[in-house]
Amino acid sequence: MKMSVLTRADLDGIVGTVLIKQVEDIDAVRFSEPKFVQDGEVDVFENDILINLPYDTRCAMWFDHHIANVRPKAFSGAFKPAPSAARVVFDHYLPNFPQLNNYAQLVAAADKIDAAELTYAEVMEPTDYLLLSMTIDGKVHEDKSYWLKLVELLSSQSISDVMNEPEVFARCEQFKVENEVYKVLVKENSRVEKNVLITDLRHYDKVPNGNRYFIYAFQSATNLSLKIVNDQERPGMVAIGVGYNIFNKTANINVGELLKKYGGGGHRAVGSTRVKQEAADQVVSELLRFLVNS
Ligand SMILES: [Mn+2]
Repeated sequence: MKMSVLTRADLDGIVGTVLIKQVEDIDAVRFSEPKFVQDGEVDVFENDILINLPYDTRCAMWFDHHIANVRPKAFSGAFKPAPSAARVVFDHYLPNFPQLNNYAQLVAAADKIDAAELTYAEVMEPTDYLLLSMTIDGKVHEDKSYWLKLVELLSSQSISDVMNEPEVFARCEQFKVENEVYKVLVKENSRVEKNVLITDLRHYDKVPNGNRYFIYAFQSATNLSLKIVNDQERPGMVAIGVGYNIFNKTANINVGELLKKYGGGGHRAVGSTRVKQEAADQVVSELLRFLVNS
């Protein structure tokens, strides 16, 4: 049977797709944000392989690494708390498909970026895989052909060739321009409450794409961040993201489990949820009470 991939449009989902295409007969790739799968709003078919997304009982196989995601007792595929879902796919198939070792460097990049194991210098001046990852914005559905192109490029070309491919190059340049706007916007709309950096961008209908790690570089006294933006995919909803400061990982809470209580999920160090606009203030203040002094 021809299989189909349903994944998240981020570097991890794209690398996972590169890998699965080497080992399974894939004839289509679709993308979704995790919350939509979690809420059962996405069609899932019996030949679907879900990667880097919550489990859905209708799927054929599931590969994931988000600890807050509900795991069924039995399923086909693999789950473990690895740095990336791509790593979960890689480790699952490698014993039978040693040729996957050609992608060892690509999977290492997915690990590093998905787990935000980044240095100050890398965040200030992103290059190669990190810069590429920043051109992938899962909220922009019109970019589907670009994401599919990245799957093809990363399957067959070195990272330096990928970065020089005309569309990739142009998108990196465009990202740098947008990022300058984003940096100003984030600085202007952020405040610190004890150990928590709060960025509230609800005044803006559309927020430019930007380097979400940038602000941590200037806020090393905070160990957690709380970001609030309008949900561009679902009008009337607000997206709330919580994360450890990647340069100050002294917090000791499970963010994914915390956000699960508000209909979201994620990892120990980073997670998100989406709530109704009118409920957002209440959720934010409840979260803040928990995050302050964590
Ligand atoms: Mn991931």
